[in-house]
Amino acid sequence: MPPNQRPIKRILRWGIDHPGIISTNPRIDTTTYTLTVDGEVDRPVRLNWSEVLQLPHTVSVSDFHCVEGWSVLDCKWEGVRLKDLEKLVKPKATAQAATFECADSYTTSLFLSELADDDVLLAYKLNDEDLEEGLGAPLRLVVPSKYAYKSALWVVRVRFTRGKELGFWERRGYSDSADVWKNDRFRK
Ligand SMILES: Nc1nc2c(c(=O)[nH]1)N[C@H]1C(S)=C(S)[C@@H](COP(=O)(O)O)O[C@H]1N2
Ligand SMILES: [Mo]
Repeated sequence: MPPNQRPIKRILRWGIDHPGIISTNPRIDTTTYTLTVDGEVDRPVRLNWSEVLQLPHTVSVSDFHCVEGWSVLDCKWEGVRLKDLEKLVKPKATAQAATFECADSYTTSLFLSELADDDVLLAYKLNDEDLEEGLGAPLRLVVPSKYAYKSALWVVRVRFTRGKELGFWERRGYSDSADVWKNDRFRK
């Protein structure tokens, strides 16, 4: 267990088990949903929901750590590895990071080196069930080695960038590295 974390049984659902901060949960209809992947890439794409489901997908079991101190071990996520998404859009040599934009206007950014791990997914299932709205349906980011504010819910756009951008919580004083093993909670 990373420092100062305690295990609980289930991931708390945003807006249900813990309060939403920006807005009430957005309800995303998969019949009109589009995922835009663009920015510093050779082949920008806009994918509808059935096209998202046709991407190569992976199951990955990982632990989930919220900066407020709760952790959930052995979450079985299913979705698209960021690595596989990059094969589709081909980031330019100048791309260094990606900003994840969400339906509630939340954002967070990660270096491509941080997104390269096999357990980093844009996930649509948890423990064999479709994601619930409070867990980011239909598509959320999962970055197990970072505090959960890097794991964006309700992702609608992945924008590759030259430099790192500060996201919603990172602008408000939380650590931009957010490394759970280094206890990187607040910006220094
Ligand atoms: N779009 C969006 N993603 C978000 C947030 C948010 O407000 N909006 N909150 C973050 C924070 S602070 C946490 S702890 C996790 C919570 O994820 P969960 O609802 O799966 O527990 O979502 C992160 N991703
Ligand atoms: Mo959080």
